[in-house]
Amino acid sequence: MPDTTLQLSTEVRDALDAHLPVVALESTIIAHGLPRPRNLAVAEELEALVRSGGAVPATVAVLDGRAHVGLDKDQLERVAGDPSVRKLGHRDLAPALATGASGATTVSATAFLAARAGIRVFATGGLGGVHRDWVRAQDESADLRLLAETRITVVCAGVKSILDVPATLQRLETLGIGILGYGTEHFPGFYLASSGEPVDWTVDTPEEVAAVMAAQDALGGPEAALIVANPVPEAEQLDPRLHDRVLAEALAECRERGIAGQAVTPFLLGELMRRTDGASLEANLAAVRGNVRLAALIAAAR
Ligand code: PSU
Ligand code: MN
Repeated sequence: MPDTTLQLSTEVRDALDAHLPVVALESTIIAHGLPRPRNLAVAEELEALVRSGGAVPATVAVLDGRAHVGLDKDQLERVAGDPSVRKLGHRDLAPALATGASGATTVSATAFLAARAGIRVFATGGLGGVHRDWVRAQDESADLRLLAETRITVVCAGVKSILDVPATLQRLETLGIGILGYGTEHFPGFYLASSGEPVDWTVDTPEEVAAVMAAQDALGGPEAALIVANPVPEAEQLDPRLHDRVLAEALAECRERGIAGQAVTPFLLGELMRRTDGASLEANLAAVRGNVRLAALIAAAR
């Protein structure tokens, strides 16, 4: 029988037992969203940011068929450095555990495992969503459906701008996933501070987010997630004109090469990095850092 028990690191288990703040971090951004070897430095930096915000980091990944919540140094190194580490969405967890595979977890798999471990706050860069070519390809990230059924608060810089943002917002509404703009009346644009789309609710403090989470729990009903949409600071965003130009080029390249399925998102993120000489990477990192800091404050405010 595959071992489906969660492997909590001692630090994460102790923190959860003591009701101390814990922040879950995904590993796909490390293994497949950022270039080596910088990805390892970023993974370590993000954990340090959680700690300096007064919370315990719980990076999630599957290693040799076991689901880990909280990684030690060697395990984090493996996720960052081993090219055979797969990309695992929620639906891949059972086959990965049953076959002894190793993989980095996307938002859907991370949210699922973190919630099972009893973690309520999760930080990432940008969520997956509805892709631009949806009518033909029907590519919609499994992140959305999973978040419709998982009571977790996800701090993100919106959804990746490679996506169809208005369509993704529409799906989030249909799925009953609440969105709070953090200090903004606009939905963030991942590399950009604003996508131009409005949000219905704006909060300005971690305590306000915690109050919304408490209200969600008190109300009961479908156990959907809460999205805290936290924009990258304008000073650190990608130049919007550069963004629009290289994104159009990258999308065309993706179509021409017939890239599909799980490869689409890493391909587009990589193309943007290449075509902006790394500027998209800096904006991506600035967004993730801000999200991780805020997630620690939210976890501590509960
Ligand atoms: N945010 C980033 N970089 C990433 C991702 C998010 O800044 O690489 C990952 C997340 O793991 C997200 C995944 O769940 O991209 C979505 O992939 P797909 O579109 O194949 O569902
Ligand atoms: Mn997809």
